[in-house]
Amino acid sequence: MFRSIGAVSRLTGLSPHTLRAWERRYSAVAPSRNQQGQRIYSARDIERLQILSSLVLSGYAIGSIATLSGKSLKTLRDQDSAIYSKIRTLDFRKRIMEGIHGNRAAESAALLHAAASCLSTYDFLAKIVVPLMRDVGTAWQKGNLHFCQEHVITRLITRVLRFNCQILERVVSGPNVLLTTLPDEQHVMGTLAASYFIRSHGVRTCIPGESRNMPEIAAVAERSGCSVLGLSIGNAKATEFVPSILELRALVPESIPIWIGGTGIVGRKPKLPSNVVPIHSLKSLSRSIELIPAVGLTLDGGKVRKSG
Ligand code: B12
Repeated sequence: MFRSIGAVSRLTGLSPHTLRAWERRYSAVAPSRNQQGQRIYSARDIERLQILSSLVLSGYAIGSIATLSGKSLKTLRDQDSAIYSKIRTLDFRKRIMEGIHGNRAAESAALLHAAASCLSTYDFLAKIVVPLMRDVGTAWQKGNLHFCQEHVITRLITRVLRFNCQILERVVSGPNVLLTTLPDEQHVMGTLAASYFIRSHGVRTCIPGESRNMPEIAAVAERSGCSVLGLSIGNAKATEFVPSILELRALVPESIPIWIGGTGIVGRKPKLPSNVVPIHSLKSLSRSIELIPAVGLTLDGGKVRKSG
């Protein structure tokens, strides 16, 4: 999948001007050109630019790292993020929660936006949003957080996730992942988080409104022409969601795989048919995105092969 300079700018946070300057002055990347002579960036170029961008944000001079090999850049990034990302993410989380406890919602909102823009999508979700909401649940259970404060942080995170999903709307293309919940599920933040993460990989997503029953979800999936149906499961005792998934599986066309994710499946290993895929982490979601036909790879009798 190749991307234009505008798309790469939005994916990396680097302006088109910076992208051109880093190429011209420092040979940071060498994108190919399309028939019109415009730059087109490969997935490897984009990954390289994302690493360079995060290292520059951490204080490295671009001139000193621009021509390092991909392997050296990754080693540097891993060393860097092990030290700095931990400090940054812990500090953000602590300060966001302090804002909530102190009823300073505007301060927490600003910190959330800052975290979303200066951290990678993975770090923002895996190191800020998910643990923050887990802390919120624990604090609420212990009586250390008023339910109004829980509503405030839920609303703020929902808003930031929607905002970031919208920003990515213009750069996503190709296959579409439809994300929804089973009927009566109130935990919808997982669908938004998954949507943001999938879009950050350049893949389209859509979140239809609430569905009242399985035939309705199946009909929406079929009408939307989606490549994958993703279900977020938040509230579940053990594996009690399995019968609903099986009911839905029988209604949704075989060609559409069903992914299931969310707090409700964490640590659970339900027995499911092979075209229902439990996704336990954002890292495995990344791998699953690559397996969507037309994104990159496809599953052939259990073996991974190049699609198309
Ligand atoms: C906020 C919250 C609520 C809010 C939801 C608001 C909203 N707009 O979403 C409200 C107040 C409505 C709520 C209600 C309830 N809640 Co509640 N809630 C939470 C809380 C604190 C945070 C959940 C959350 O939003 N996390 C943030 C999101 C982003 O994380 P996530 O869902 O894990 O998603 C991530 C991944 O899993 C992945 N992902 C998510 N979905 C998908 C889908 C796909 C396809 C893929 C690939 C990936 C993926 O992407 C995300 C990024 O990594 C949790 C505490 C906790 N420990 O999680 C309890 C929790 C989920 N709630 C719980 C319960 C029991 C309830 C209630 C039954 C309480 C009650 N007695 O009324 C009701 C359920 C109502 C209903 N019918 O659904 C339990 C569930 C226990 C269980 N495993 O079954 C929890 C775990 C609290 C606890 N420890 O008891 N809740």
